[in-house]
Amino acid sequence: MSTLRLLPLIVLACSIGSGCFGEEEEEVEFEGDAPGECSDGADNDRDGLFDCDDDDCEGSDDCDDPEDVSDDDTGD
Ligand SMILES: [Ca+2]
Ligand SMILES: [Ca+2]
Ligand SMILES: [Ca+2]
Repeated sequence: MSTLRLLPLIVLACSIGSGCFGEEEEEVEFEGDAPGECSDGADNDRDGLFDCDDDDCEGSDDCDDPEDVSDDDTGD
C-alpha cells in the first residue's frame, strides 16, 4: 500500500474538514470579556458594535442602565 495513493484523500479530507493547514482556532473574543472593554470606545470583537451597543456588553457594569433616564425632571 502506498502512502502516495492516500495523499489525495488526506488533502480532500483536510479541505472539507477545515483546520489541517494551520488554521488554528482563535480564541473567540467578545466585547466585555476583559474589564473595561464595554467602555473603552473600541470595537473589541470587531463586529461593528461598540461598547454598550454590543449585545455582549448587555448586563455589564459599564452598561448598567437599560432605560435611559436622562429626561428625569424630578428636580428636588
Ligand atoms: Ca469596547
Ligand atoms: Ca463589538
Ligand atoms: Ca459582539
